[in-house]
Amino acid sequence: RDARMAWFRDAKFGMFIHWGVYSMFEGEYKGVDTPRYAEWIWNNARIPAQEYVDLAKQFNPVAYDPAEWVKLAKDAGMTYMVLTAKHHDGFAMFDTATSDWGIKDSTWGKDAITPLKKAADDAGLRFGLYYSQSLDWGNHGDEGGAHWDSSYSPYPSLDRSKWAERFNNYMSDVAFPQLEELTTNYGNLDLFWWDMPKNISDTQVQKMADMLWGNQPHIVSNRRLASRKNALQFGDFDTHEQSIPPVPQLDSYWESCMTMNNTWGYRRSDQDWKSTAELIHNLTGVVSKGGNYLLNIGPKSDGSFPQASIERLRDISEWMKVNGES
Ligand code: FUL
Repeated sequence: RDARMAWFRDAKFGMFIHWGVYSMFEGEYKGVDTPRYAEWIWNNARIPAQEYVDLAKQFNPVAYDPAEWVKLAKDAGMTYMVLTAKHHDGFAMFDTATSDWGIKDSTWGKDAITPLKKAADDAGLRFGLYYSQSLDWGNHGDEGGAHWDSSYSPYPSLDRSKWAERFNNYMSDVAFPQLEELTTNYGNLDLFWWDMPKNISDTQVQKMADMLWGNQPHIVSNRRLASRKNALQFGDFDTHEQSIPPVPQLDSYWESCMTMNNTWGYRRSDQDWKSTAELIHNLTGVVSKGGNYLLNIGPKSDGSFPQASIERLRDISEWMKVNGES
């Protein structure tokens, strides 16, 4: 395990990317700003499924430039990238045979992971994927605690008594096959970032772990495959979300993931950006305590980074020229 973790131990700084069809809403629904995280908008704003799906059809990332994303990351001293392959809305940013609810069949017609993985490989950056294995609003997975009803639910014929059966079907028809696709179609992956293990059974956890490490023996993963309710636990490193531990943790593997403003997915109105000084303070704080700093970018739906994010990455790269390791 220590050999497998060697790169992660020294990774220090990475780029998290939350990008999906939720980015199209820019945090607003019907002209009104929605509360909490922008990537949760379908759930938070109770958007009728048909409206969400119809808007998704217009997803057209004409400004998506993977080489530019990678250059911004690399110049800023980042050594790895983690892209949302599928967030809680269930929309696959990759070519999947399991469901039409994805970038290939419903919108752009291309796979978003392939070109970014290639750009990362070309630049020598490690590459990982975020995957919401349990919460999946578009494919009849877990609803995530929302009290859906037929007026806004993506599951119009919701019948609570059938919930367990439907969740198990989602697991076998979508989640397992998608995990197989993700771990076999993109060559060598360095990291897997599970998220939200709600209602997943130990058998399902075991099967996902077997598939992940069976297909990618060297992959490193966070500890969010199973929930605290599961007897089985897997994963290599802890995630501190939006926080930095107060004291060093030098004998464990961990990461702090944080936003640059107050949302992971793009929100037009959120101009509450951390200063470059604060970002560098966070980076050096995390690294000196033995962790890695995974800093988020929420690209716009066209694939461009917010200008404020670009400016901060460029300022960090100036600081790196003087203070970074060569
Ligand atoms: C959380 C998610 O619910 C957020 O939307 C975001 O992806 C964050 C990194 O993890 O669990």
